Amino acid sequence: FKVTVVSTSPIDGQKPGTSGLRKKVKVFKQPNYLENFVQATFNALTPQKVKGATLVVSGDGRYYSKDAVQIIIKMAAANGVRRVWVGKNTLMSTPAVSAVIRERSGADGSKATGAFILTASHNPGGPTEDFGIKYNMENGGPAPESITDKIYENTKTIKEYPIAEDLPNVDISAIGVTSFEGPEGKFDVEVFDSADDYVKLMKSIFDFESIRKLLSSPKFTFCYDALHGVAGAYAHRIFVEELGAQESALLNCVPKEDFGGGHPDPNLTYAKELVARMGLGKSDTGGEPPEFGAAADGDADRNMILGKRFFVTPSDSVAIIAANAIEAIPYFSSGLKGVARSMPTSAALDVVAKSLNLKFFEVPTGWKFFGNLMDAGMCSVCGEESFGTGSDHIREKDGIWAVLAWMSILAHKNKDSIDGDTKLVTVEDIVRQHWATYGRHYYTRYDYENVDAGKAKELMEHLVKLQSSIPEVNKIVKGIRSDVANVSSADEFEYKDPVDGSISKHQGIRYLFEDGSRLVFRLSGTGSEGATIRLYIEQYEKDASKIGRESQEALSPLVDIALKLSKMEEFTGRSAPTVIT
Ligand code: VG1
Ligand code: CO
Repeated sequence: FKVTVVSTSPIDGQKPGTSGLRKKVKVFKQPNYLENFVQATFNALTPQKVKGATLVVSGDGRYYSKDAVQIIIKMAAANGVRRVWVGKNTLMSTPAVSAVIRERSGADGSKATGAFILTASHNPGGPTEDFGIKYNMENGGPAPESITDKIYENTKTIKEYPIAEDLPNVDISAIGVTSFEGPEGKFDVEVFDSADDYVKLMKSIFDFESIRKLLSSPKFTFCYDALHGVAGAYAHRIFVEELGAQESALLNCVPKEDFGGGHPDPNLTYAKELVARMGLGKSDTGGEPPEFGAAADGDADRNMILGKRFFVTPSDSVAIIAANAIEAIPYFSSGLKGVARSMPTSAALDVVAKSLNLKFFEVPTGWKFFGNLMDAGMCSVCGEESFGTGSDHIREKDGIWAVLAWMSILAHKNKDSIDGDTKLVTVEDIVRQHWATYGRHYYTRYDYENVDAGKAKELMEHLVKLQSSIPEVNKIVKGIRSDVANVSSADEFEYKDPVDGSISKHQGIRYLFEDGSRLVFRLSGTGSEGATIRLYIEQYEKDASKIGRESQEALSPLVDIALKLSKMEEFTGRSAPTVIT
């Protein structure tokens, strides 16, 4: 092939958000839009790192992925990349990409140096919906802010990019290697099924035999909903073939370009079918719900964990996994190096860390902040309130890993009851037992999606201004509800990375109460249009007689305060959030 240099000019708005660049497909289809971003990334990595590199290019298979893969292959070839690894039909979950970078060796012993992940995660897909792209580094984790800032700077000055226009499109539906000859030598494109690598990694972490035993028990029933996302490409292999679950346990496990027209977001609002099956929906499906249910998002890095008629908050989920990991999961049998959560995630994990005497870290939202801690051997298990849970087996959150972690805990707790006459220890039992031991963090998140960006900014500015006088804040708070604790401090969260000393500012506005309650306000960094305001509300209850309340009811005084303090309706015109979790 030949290399052509195409001239281009900067396009506004290519700043990567919490997890890459996410825009409507029609934005990505504009001439040079994808090309500019890809070249800005190559330039940020520097030619020394790009020439001779082995790059993974794949994603959740959403609409426009097939076109994007071919464009990136041609640009990689022209930039001197040696090999591109592509998942069959462009499919590779975000955790599988991370695993492939870290674990896979090519036939000639080559190792991947990085990846373009094509996904907009939990955002809908299709011609009128979202597409996205992000770059992951050689540790398998998302590029740090130092790199994403450079990428953004490059998008503002880009003038040209090289591309191998005459390179024929590679058949990405067929496994195998296609070789080309370019000006700088050989260039290979290898198509493979990443489920092999991923399954191998999962088997090295968990005791599949004990999970298989759990799944084979008539007492234990299970259901998994991939929401038409890429998790389906792994679910059959792992849950059915390896662990012996019934085919009927899988819902929506054939990946679709448009996720069947839905939001591939595993929460109580969007995972409707699963929620109904688990006996949690308004329209119950009738039969006896399964004992355990779980769902994934589009790129399979998120998870929702459900018991029979029971929802496990993600903040509780990571705390429960951390509390049980050493006993229930072979990978952790020699101990946990530390645990970490994102700032808005509830403090349930903090209590476990304290009681088990583990190192503990609080980082800004977004998985990239956990990677440094893990690379430095300071963190084994971490999680976010946004249905993200994971460990240092890779450098991304991992939806199927979380399900296997829960299955391992269930298998462990039911070691003796699985064959005998004793009652199954359920998901709900495990959570209630956890609350009884550590106390309960009542928690809810209100999302106001697609509000006017200017108004959202004004609301945040208003909240920052209020923080300058805590007595004034308390006057307002007491005027709304006299039955809540005083606000003891308020700030904008700022993080200093303990490994490299880098500082991230403006990571969310916090109001901290004397009794440990918190209100947190943030603007989302993953939306593609307008702004999304996230409001996180949390209250800690140690008193065992008060841990069984309904969470919306328990939190209603704090919700009231949050809405009035922020003047939510006044700024946004919204009397209710779009999503409550
Ligand atoms: C959201 C979540 C955050 C998560 C991020 C990426 O970000 O709140 O916790 O890390 O999505 O997840 P934001 O900025 O919209 O609040 V995924 O599954 O979209 O890669
Ligand atoms: Co995701």
